[in-house]
Order: sequence, then C-alpha cells, then structure tokens
Amino acid sequence: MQIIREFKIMRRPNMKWLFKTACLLIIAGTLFIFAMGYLSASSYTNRLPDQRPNAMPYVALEVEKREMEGQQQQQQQQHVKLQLSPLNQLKKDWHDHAAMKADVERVGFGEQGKRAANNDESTRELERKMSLENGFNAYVSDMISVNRSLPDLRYEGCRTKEYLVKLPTVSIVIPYHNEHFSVLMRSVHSLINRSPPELLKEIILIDDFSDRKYLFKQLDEYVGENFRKVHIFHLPQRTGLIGARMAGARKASGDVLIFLDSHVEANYNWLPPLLEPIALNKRTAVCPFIDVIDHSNFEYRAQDEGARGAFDWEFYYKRLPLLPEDLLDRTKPFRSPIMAGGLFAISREFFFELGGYDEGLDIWGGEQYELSFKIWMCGGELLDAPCSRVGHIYRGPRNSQPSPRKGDYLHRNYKRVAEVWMDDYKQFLYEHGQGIYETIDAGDLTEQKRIREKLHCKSFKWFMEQIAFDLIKVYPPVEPSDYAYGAIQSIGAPSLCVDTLGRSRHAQIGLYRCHDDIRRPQRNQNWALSWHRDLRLRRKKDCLDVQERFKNAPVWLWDCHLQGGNQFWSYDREHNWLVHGENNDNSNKRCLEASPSDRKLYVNICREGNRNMQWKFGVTNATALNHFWDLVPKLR
Ligand SMILES: [Mn+2]
Repeated sequence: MQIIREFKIMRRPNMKWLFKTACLLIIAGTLFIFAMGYLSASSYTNRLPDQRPNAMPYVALEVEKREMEGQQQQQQQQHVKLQLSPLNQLKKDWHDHAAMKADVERVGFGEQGKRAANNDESTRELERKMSLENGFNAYVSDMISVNRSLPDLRYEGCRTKEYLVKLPTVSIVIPYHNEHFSVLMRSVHSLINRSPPELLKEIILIDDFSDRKYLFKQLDEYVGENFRKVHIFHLPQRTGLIGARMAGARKASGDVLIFLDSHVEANYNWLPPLLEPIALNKRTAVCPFIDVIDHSNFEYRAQDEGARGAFDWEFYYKRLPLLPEDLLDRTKPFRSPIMAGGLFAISREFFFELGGYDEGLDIWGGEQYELSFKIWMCGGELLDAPCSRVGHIYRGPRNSQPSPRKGDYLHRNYKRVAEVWMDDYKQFLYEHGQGIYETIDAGDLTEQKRIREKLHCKSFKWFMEQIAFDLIKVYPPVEPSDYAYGAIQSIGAPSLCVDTLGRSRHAQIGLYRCHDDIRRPQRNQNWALSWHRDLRLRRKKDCLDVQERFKNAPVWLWDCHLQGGNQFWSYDREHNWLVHGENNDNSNKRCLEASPSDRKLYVNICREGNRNMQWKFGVTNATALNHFWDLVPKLR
C-alpha cells in the first residue's frame, strides 16, 4: 500500500507537466506547419483565383494584399494563394522499373543510345543522299529499333526522386512537315514506352502539309495498328510551326499540353518532373533538359550541365549561367528567362489564358520569345526541370528547302513580338536590324495588346530587371568600346608582338615580329582588351587563357567564356603591365612576360623593372581605362 500511495503522489505532478508540455508542443507544431506551408507555397502558388469548376484540387489558403514589384508598384492587387490540399501532396516513385530493367538488357544496333555506323560501302551513296534530304542520317535511323534503349544521363538524385501521386493528364502535340518515317515513329514509341499510361491522354500528330508519300496511308496504318492514343490530323495547307501547334492545342483535351518536335526521344521518367511544377502552380511552363541525338550516327549524349535561356539583340537564342542557388540541388527545377522553344509543357488553361501563340506569327521564329515574355510578365513562371530529359536531333547539313513563304516572315514575327511586349527595349532590337524593321509592317496588333491589358501584365523593364537581370551585362544592347586594341608590343624587345603564330583555338600563342602598323595590324596580332575585361582577338571570340598558377605558366588561345577568372586581364598603365586575374593584391599580381629568346609567352609574378613584363598597345582608350575598375564588382 505504501508503495502505491507514493506512486500516486509522484504521478500527479507528472500528469500536469505532461499536459502543459503537450499543449505547448501542439501550439508550436501548428505554428510551424502554418509557417512552413506558407514558405513552401509562396514560390509555387497561383496568383489569381481558379475559376474552372473541375480544376485541380487546390484550396485557398489566404487572401493577401501585396505590392507588385517594378513599374506597377503604385498599383495594389489582390492575390489569392492557392495550394494543393494536404491529401494531394502524397508522393511516389513513378519509375517503370520493369521497363528500365528490360531496356538495360537490350543489345543491338544503336541500343543504349550508342553511335550507330553503317559499315557497308555499297550503301554509302544512298546513305549520303538520305542524310542530305533530312539533315540527319535517315539510312542509319532505319536500321535502329524504334523501341531502342537509351543511357540514363540524369543526375544521381533524379533516380530516387519521388513526385506527386496526383499529377495532371497530358496531351502531346507534335507538328511535322515531311519528317522521316522511322524518326517520327521512334519519337512516338519512346513517348508511349516512357510515359505512365494513366497520365498520357493522347498524342496529337499535326501533319503540316507534307508531301512525302509514306506520311499518308502507310503512316495512318502503322499508327492504327500500333497505337490507340495517337491521332493524326492532316492540315489542308502549309501553316508553319506556330499555326500547327495551335491547331493541335485546340484539339487537345489533357490538363497539360506538351509541345515537342518530331525528331526526339523521351528518356526515362521524363514526364513527372515536367508535370509536378504545373500541379503545384498551374501558371507554370516547364522545359526538359534537351539531350543531343547526333545527326550523323544517332548517338545519344548530354548537351551540357544546363543553363538559363536568354537572347541577344538580334534575337538569337542565347544562354546565361545558372545561379548559385540553382547549383545547390541539381535535381530541382530552376527559373529560366526564355525557353529554347522546341520542347515544353504548359497547362492548357494557362496557355489559352495567355491567348496561346499570337497567330499573326507566321511559320516559325520569335514564338519562344513571345510565349516566354507572356508567361513571366502575365503572372506565370518558366522552369527547366533537370530530371526530365528528352533527346533531340539537331540537324546537320541538308539540301536547301524551298521557303514556305515569300517575304521576310522572320523579322515580321520579331517586330510583332517587340511591338506588343518589349516597350522601349524594342529600339535595341531595331537598332541591330540595320534598317530592316523600318520597312516591315507588323500587321494588326490589337488583339495581342488587348490580351496584355486584360491580364494586367507587367512591364518589359520588370522582366529585364527581375527575371533576365543578368542579360544586359552579358549581351549589352550597345557593345561598349574596347579599353585598348591593336598589336601588343613588347617594350623589352620592341620588334616582337603577341601573335597567334597562325594557330587557332586551343593552342599556345607566342611572339612574332611586329607588323609595320601596330595600330592596325593583321588579324594574328590584332588584339583587344575588351569591355568583358578579357584579352581577345579583336572582334572575335578567342581569348588569352591561363590555366596554371605555377612559374612560367603558358598562355593559351581559348573560347572566350565571359566569366572573368582565368580570362580576366587588366592594363596597368603606370607599369605598362598586363595583369592576369582579378586578384588586385600587389604582392601576388601576375603579369604577362615575354621570353624573346625562344619567342614564348608566360605569366609570372609581376616584378618592377622587368622590361619583359612591359607592354604597349597599338591604341589605348584613356577615358575607358579610367573607369576600368568602376563596374568590376558589379559584374559578379
Ligand atoms: Mn527540332
């Protein structure tokens, strides 16, 4: 009895303590869940209420008033935050492990994405002819299985990554014009083989007025016998990429549209990484990583480690480096200002909310800029998903194709995009057109401007400052002048100048007898200390590159990478030094040094009074050099 009594006495305060602690834990836990929910939702939430009755199961979390950034700071707008209900946040492994295992065991011509070479000399002529007709080796394609296996090139983390159990359904839209049969069918087979059937609603093939015979009855029959979900539509006239995609989009009924080229191969588990960001925020477009299918032998390989999309002021598609935060988790989708254009996923509802493509854009060209600008400026976001990989045949040499239109549809397209979306920045594009835009009539833009107004889209300045914030540094609208240019003459040995020695890229350079006119030397001695703060062949993209830190480090000619570092050079006018690297620490400065006896060039620790470290440019721009260091920290 005594023991029990004591036990009871001891127990009472414990119960109280437990109760209090439990309450505190519950309160803390609830607060934590709310806080985390808010934080994790903020980048992926919708910005406008969902009006579709059968929309994805989002729940409204809160209504918040938030100041809009950039030019519209004065306006305030209501934003309803929507996110998936907790029940729909369950994740799973979407891999088809059985199919992947079966693929690993496949052997044969071109299997595992290996290079496929035709070794039969007797068919060489046919092979060449078919290559030139298509821009890829169609003869070899016909020898490779349409169901071939591919190498899994994804980052390690992608192989175990799980995605939402509940993902939207997909309609794939593929326009084609005179596509080679086995290449088109390999695209379709890879999509069917590597897409979860419950997600893939249909594949819509839009024939843009092809005239190759096998693309009619033979194709229809093959598709009828092999696929249930593939539908072909033959357009009655040549419509171009943009019109054909729109025709396909109008026929689609899936939640998400995926636009693809007709010469692709989908890689393992390509679909869930594209769909999850859209499930989380339907105002999202997602691009896969695009791998390379070699046009000459169908080898499947990675392109690079990924980059953010951009453009220059002639509207060439360009790329910007990934940001430090993009490198933290290589499996996570990252924000990209501009899509490459050929392959991407977008929610059908968002696509049509944006008015789809401007159908005043003819054939092809400029459409990826139009859609990317719209996506960002009108409340959406554009991502690249590294775990989704799709191979694409980049065409090689090809017989010239008849133009589908008379006249310059490309610059007309560009002008339409610029007039509607680029505000004052359009002038930069026009200035690079050397008068071409002045003669072009962009046509009626009323509808496009109405869409921009209706959706309260942000300004192009906002896009350039918030999304493509590093574009203008890498692709400035007006190329700033060089700091110095002409020959680089040794002061220690004035008959010698820095010279390519007739070599091209990826070779060491040295010294050679100076040309008569060091202000205007021939190409192999015509250098520039460019505004990128690299030393390059003037108006070229070959830079002086130093790859070692030891004594007598050699100097190479290498592709300019615009990232400073081992290609950063400055001109010290006081000592006449060409200083390598951004390190401005006086004791460790490294300088370009001539070695006149063997006509070589080295980089060594700078030493005052060493005449072989002193250099003179043909022309120096004193004003520019006075400001050389002003912007340097801002470049990073
Ligand atoms: Mn293509």
